[in-house]
Amino acid sequence: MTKPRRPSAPEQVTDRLFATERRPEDFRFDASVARVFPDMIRRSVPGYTTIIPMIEVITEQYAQPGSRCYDLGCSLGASTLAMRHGISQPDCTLIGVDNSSAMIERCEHYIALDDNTLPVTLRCEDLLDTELGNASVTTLNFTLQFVDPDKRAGLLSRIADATLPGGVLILSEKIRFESATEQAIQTRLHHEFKRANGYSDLEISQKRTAIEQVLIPETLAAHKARLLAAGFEQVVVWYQCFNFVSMLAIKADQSTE
Ligand code: GEK
Repeated sequence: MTKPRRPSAPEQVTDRLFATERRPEDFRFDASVARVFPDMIRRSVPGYTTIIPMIEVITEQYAQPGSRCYDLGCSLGASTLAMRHGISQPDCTLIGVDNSSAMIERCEHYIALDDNTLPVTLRCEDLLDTELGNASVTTLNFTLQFVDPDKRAGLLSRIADATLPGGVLILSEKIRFESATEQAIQTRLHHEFKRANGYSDLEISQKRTAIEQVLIPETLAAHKARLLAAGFEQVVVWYQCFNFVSMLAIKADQSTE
């Protein structure tokens, strides 16, 4: 059977949101960000364009028949669509959650354009309150970093409790480093990546000011320890580019318990 065809990439509006000298307000996922989001995330997050198709590959491996798959912080649905195309098991349900109505409205549009027919439920709500259960694959693709650090452990425990034996959490995050030298090297390389993608020094510095109180990165060691404490058995780093990492946290299979 041939797989349904993927829709062409969303029309990209160029991100110039931080190209002014005005002191930026704290970053919010409002309509102006949703409008430029595909361009913004592609030019700002090293590895994003590799991680999205790999989410499809990972979902294909871990989705279980009759289970639910969640994309928490789905934005415009890039990971949701990757998961949709990766699910080949019968009777799966796919749920995307985001608390930005501007994101969810546009996400609905992109889901409708896609010609895979697996139903997708979109919930415009806080992922901290969203109902979770019977999960085989959950994705937090660059979303946990925006959650209040005090609430992260509770959320991950809730996800682990909702995950079936052998199920997984795909967790992608911007990270920080214990070593000041490594932090400086990786930050410089990230900024070079943004420059190479056409952002000016002004745009890089204005975005940094806007986002520093909103996106709180943690170390890889902190992420791994918290995932294990939450109830996952294995944590594997499957991707890293500069200070951007994606992990696979795997719940023990019953047969290995
Ligand atoms: C992608 N995963 O393209 N509840 C629900 N949504 C939230 C919350 C919350 N508490 N906090 C933040 N968000 C996507 C990219 S972007 C990452 C994810 C980035 C949402 C927020 O509204 C935004 O849409 C998303 O998480 C983060 O694969 O911009 O770097």
